[in-house]
Amino acid sequence: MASHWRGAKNNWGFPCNKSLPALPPSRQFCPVAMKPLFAVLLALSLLSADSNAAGSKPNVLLILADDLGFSDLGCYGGEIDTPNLDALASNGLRFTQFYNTARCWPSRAALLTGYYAQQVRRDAIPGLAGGGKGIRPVWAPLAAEFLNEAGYRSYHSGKWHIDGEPLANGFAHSIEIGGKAESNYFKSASNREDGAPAPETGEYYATTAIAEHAVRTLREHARLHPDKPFFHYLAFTAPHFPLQAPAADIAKYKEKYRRGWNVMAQERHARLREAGMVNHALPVMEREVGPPYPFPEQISKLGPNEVNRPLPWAELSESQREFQSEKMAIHAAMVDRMDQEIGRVLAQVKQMGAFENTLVLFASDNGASAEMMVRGDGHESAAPRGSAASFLGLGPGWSSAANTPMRRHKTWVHEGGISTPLIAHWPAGIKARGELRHQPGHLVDIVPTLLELSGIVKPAAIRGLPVPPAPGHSLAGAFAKDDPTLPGYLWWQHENHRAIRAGDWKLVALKGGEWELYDLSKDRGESNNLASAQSERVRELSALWESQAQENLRLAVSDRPTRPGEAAHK
Ligand SMILES: [Ca+2]
Repeated sequence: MASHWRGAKNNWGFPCNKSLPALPPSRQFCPVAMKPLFAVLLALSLLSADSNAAGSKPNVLLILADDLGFSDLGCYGGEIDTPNLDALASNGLRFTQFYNTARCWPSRAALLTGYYAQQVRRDAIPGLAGGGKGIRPVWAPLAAEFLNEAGYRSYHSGKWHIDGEPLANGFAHSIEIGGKAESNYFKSASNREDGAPAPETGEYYATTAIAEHAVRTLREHARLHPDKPFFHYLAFTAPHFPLQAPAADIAKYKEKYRRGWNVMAQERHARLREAGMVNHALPVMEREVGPPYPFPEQISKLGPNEVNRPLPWAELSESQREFQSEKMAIHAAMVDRMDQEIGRVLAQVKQMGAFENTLVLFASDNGASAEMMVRGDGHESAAPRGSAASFLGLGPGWSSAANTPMRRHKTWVHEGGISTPLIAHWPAGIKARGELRHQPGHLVDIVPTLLELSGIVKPAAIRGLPVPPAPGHSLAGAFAKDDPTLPGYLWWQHENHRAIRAGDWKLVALKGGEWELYDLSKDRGESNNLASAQSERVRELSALWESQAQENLRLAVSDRPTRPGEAAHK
């Protein structure tokens, strides 16, 4: 296979003048040459689908939050004001067992390709380095490319964290919050709009700017393309660290969290149980578990009021409590502001007369984060907390409470790292109003859902390479009726933490640790480890985990040349 990669032409039969990279050339290397063939293949596969769906395909507004905890929203037991998302929930569906991948970049790969991130080289896997730096195989285009072939126009506003550029991946317009702007909500210096440096603005807050771009783009869509459905991918950077928000928004929550994280967790848990969203006991906060990466020198810059363990609130000093409660106030303000901005985007959709036939989906890319570090422009301890000159993170106390009633945080694959709200709202297509869906699901289910709803059948091959089966299942059936049965199984690996869920059983292990086994039908808090009592089940599930890991590796390298010293994977 290696010879295909070295000649003037590659095995898809088109010339690519640039020198070939180690990984396969993707659209970003020679997009113009690749596009037509892909279009032809897709058009062929769409011939039968076009006729029945024309004019009735739903618009799609796919909203992703960044590092939002499972119970941060009002409609998921939280005390933060989120009236716009709550209204979507009360007129649509809330999924109670939906999952992401525990981290930003693998979640975005899973969400937009429908494959596990490791299958498309967007997260590391034993035997293949990757992290967020891998380039997707050609058979894993983003959802936008499929939808465009079915008549949609696609737009992106916000965080990207996928390989390649938005405009080379099917999006007609994009604002990308990247570089330094990812480390400061008040600075726009390194944002990019439609692939070029975005104009800097004086009054700037990232969450507002993302929504304003979405509104502007949708207005243009209504003016120039009223006959086409839209796919808008609205990817907020909030409430990822640094904790920064407009002062007036923070002031609203200033006194709200004085009673501390233990009380907040208990209250959220009680509301979730009352709403029938969970049925398990609140897990104990793990006093010994701190941030996933130790940065003691950076944490020391934050001063004596910062604590890097979820200590009982009663053990904190008065000045620590004051400092800590303000951190949660900023987090709440960031979520509150995101909800307000979502309201503005929804108002634009309503103004276009498109609200009835727009599928709005809302999820988070991973659980709340226990990370504590100082990046970007640094932290001035004298600056108002939450302002541009401060750089704070939730830390493990508040992160535990934000992920209530699950264990652990972003980066871990225990339930706190991988559980997300999923709100689905679509008046024209979902009859239920305010119902729960207990069917387990994963971000890999979103692409098959969008394909089914828009009448798209994937081609068998893209540029000569077979399109492998994807692990997800369409949620269209769950939109109509709840079926708490998990089809197949769900698989996770991040930073060598690993997990698998089959039915109600979850096998999970920390990096280098022993397998733990939990019965999620009664223990999503992962408090009662049944591994030693059910060793046969552990053996079966661990073998299943391993076989999926091997399959992911096989797929990830299937279109790569074998390099010297590297084992061939067939
Ligand atoms: Ca994230």
